Amino acid sequence: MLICGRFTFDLSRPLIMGIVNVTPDSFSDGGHFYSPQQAIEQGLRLVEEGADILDIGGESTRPGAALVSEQAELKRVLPVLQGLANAGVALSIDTQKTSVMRAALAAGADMVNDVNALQQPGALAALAGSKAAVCLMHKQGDPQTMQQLPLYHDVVAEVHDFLQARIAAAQAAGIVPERLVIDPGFGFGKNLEHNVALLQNLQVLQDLGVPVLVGLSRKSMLGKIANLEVHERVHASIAAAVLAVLKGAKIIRVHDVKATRDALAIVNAVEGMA
Ligand code: PT1
Repeated sequence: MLICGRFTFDLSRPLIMGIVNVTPDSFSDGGHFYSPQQAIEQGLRLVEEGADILDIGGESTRPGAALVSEQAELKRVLPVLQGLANAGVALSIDTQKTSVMRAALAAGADMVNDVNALQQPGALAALAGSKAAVCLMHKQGDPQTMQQLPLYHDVVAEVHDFLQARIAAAQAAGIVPERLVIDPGFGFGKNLEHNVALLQNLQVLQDLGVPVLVGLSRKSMLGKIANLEVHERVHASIAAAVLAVLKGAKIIRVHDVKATRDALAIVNAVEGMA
């Protein structure tokens, strides 16, 4: 069971989280920017395609991405939260900033997706007094530099233990486990070998007792394996989503909602879990 703001999910099948970017377009050479209006339209399209949750982000966290000020981030995401408030799906805010979390919760966000796992001062407290779900993600380093030299003794054990510690911190701050989700953070301070090891061993995160979310959609690890440019990675992303679900993932964060949904319908028919 997952308590997610206005929604409660039984998790009898995996949920699809559709990505709604309000950031410079990572698919172009930097000139294009997704406006709030375009983001709202994209969100409504993803709902039509079958998204259960929309993940709204105003700060890119892909490797090498630039930092965004609090003011700029709020100006990007708040109109999108408001514009999608009646879309009929749960709304997640993808942010690392305590101030943005607070403003988004006040605007009705059902979930906070924090790639920094509520480690910023005040973030745990900001979530304590709400019904919102929280995604706690593992990363090594920060997006600006995290791919320079990812280093682990045992990546699976280190990610597991970090997430266990963040679950404990969240619970100590008064966030009940029914509101928590964990994420190994594919591509966040991890080389190809680390990412593959995490996907191979994804099921070890299940003993932490909270649902596992994965974000693999169109990521460079897929491009490296299959030699694909970013716009060519849809099919590889579907394969990765299917593998993740077979290894226990309960929320799949994707760009391509319809394709993922269709693939998981087949998994469900055969394996009865999707
Ligand atoms: C993710 C995630 C996220 N990913 C959660 N939130 C991004 N919970 C943003 C690449 O290697 O996995 N989980 N929010 C996007 N970040 C990346 C990282 C995008 C790496 C691309 C890459 O290509």
